[in-house]
Amino acid sequence: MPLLNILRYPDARLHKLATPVTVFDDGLKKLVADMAETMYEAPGIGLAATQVDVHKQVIVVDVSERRDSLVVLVNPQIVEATGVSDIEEGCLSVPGIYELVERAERVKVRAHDQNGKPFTLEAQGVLAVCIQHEMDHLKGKVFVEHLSQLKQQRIRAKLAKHLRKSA
Ligand code: GNR
Ligand code: NI
Repeated sequence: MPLLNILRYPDARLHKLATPVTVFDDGLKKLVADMAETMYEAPGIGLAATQVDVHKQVIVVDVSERRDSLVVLVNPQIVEATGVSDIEEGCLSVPGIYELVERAERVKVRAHDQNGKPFTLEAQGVLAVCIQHEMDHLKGKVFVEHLSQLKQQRIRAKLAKHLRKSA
């Protein structure tokens, strides 16, 4: 199965709003399988469809050590969020940048799996943070956009410098 290309910040396509999935067909299952493979290969602990230029509400996450606990979230909604967590985040679309972002410590999420079956997930810690990070992607928001304008400017300058070096 093919690996998907991950968009790099800054890219206007990372700011597109994902729409809900309405049809749970083979195309969706293929997207989920390709996204999971791309996430594991990267490697990352999560991936949102937005990052592979598919603007549908689809997320894959695996925060397990053994990389054997894939969670697929289609049309996710946070129904409860409590506490405050600030862990250092990274993003496959913003390579080499790690920054603290304030998030809820625990979230209750309603979603569907790739077959359309609804479920509720109660997450905390890294899983909760990762789900919030991925849901931001679906809304067109990249984690660096939680930071001050000054920090964002510095990050853009750093990324541009890296790009020039690798060119
Ligand atoms: O691989 C990833 N690690 C990570 C670490 C802390 C908080 C969030 C994440 S998600 C990130 C993969 C990614 O970019 N998902 O969109
Ligand atoms: Ni990300």
